[in-house]
Amino acid sequence: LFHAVEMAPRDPILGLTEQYVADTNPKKVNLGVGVYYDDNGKLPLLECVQKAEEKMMAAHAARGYLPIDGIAAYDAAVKSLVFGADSEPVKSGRVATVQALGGTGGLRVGADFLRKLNPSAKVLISDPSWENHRALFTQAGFTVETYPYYDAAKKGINFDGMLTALNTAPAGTVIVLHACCHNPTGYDLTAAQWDQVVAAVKARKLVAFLDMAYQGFGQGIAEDGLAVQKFVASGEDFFVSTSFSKSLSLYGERVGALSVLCADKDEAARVLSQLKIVIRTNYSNPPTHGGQIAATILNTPELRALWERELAGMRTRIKEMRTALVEKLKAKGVQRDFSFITQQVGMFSYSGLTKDQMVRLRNEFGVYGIESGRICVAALNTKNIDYVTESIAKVVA
Ligand code: PLP
Ligand code: TYF
Repeated sequence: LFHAVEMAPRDPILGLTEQYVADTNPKKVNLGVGVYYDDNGKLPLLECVQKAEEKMMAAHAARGYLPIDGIAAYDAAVKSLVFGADSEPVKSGRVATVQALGGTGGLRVGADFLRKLNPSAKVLISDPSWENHRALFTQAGFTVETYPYYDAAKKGINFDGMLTALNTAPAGTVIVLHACCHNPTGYDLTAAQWDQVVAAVKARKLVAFLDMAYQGFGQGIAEDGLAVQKFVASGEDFFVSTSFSKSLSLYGERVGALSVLCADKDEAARVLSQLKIVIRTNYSNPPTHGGQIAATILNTPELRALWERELAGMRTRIKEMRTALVEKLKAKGVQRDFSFITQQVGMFSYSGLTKDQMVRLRNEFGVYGIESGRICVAALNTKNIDYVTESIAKVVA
């Protein structure tokens, strides 16, 4: 039955972690995968999560099936987080939100629904984007193409190219946008550029799908919702996927969501019923634990405040590492100006290092980044940054 089955390629990012784990170099540093580590190089278990779990354990709750769309209090909390608790879309009940298996699950539920709705639509993702965007929308049956995004020479965004692509896309084309903290480049659109993107999406009758995997890692929870607010103001319907993998450091619990903004409450009820079919035929209903942690934190004022402080701590530490990276490279005599790294936001930096330099970093120094030059700044810390900058200084010399 399986003799003709070919070996599938490894996920380029997760495959790199396997290589890192096997490396015997005691100084090795993994700047590959997008995971936030604390200053001791440890994956944090947030205090707000511990407190929520203590509350949950004390309650000794039974583990029945959840509703297909997840925990109601979770879905309500996600809506408030994404759109604002007192926002018109939430108050009028025109958002359909479902709990999903991480941000990836939210994207996939949305993709499957969109494909049924408009089977001939194309999907445009940014060039470059998180690799799984292409794979996921392709698996859902779409033809996936790209819109220009990164301008290597300018160390920024090719905004004219992006806008031209939107302005020439056929009506119904699905545009996948990183709501904040663009993965992999670290370059986000300005408020004025978002206005132009929103106007193009509206004028061309495109379908926006915002991927919000890093809310709170850019400027703040509310600030990082800017793109969502602008799309709401445009009056268009759109999709938003949410992930708590990074913001609650709950990677393995698979806590995410999909929200679809509809024209009115009645439409939202019909859309929700279709999302539930996608879910039911895939995994029936989501798991209880992670969603309950998130719901407890988001709906308990003290835990919510604690989470906001802890998230701000992660955000601030990443910014400090960006500054330290630039300063230490300079102090080690590197001539090239790396100050653009402090203009980037979120967990990643497109460092501008070449593939050859990234391969040398890995093979000679045990410093693992993606061959595109992407490094995870959130994996730098006060203990490994000297070694990392020394290594970079050697490969750029
Ligand atoms: N979208 C982007 C842009 C990401 O970087 C990630 C990272 O993992 C995801 C979605 C998926 O998030 P999750 O791990 O919650 O599925
Ligand atoms: O880009 C990253 O590193 C994160 C983690 O298939 C990730 O988004 C990477 C690859 C993948 C799933 C998650």
